[in-house]
Amino acid sequence: KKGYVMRKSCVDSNGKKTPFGKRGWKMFYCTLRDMVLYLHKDEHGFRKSALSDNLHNAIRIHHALATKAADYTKKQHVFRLQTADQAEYLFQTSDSKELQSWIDTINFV
Ligand code: I3P
Repeated sequence: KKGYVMRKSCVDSNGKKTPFGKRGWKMFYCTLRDMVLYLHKDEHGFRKSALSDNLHNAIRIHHALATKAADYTKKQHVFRLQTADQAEYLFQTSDSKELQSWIDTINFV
């Protein structure tokens, strides 16, 4: 699966709250393959990126859980991703169909 999403970091992979200044929403071109969610600046970045770039913005989704972020009311079509290494992110998708599709893809790969 691939597509543009907005992402906000809430908790870093050390389990600590993402510091102020790094908690903003940012757009990424997101691709999911081999249990890894790759976040690229855009589609061009997706095609051109070197392995090192990929690793930098990669989220391992093995033992991760995606759920609708019903408690987050500032934006629509948002899901929460909790990873095995205790990181937590919010992702905003374009509509309810995309929201469910990302959640199912992440949880059932
Ligand atoms: C954050 C940014 C986010 C905001 C977050 C801010 O500032 O304004 O949009 O989250 O609030 O800390 P920065 O870009 O300087 O990190 P919301 O959009 O959800 O309000 P937060 O600290 O309450 O998460």
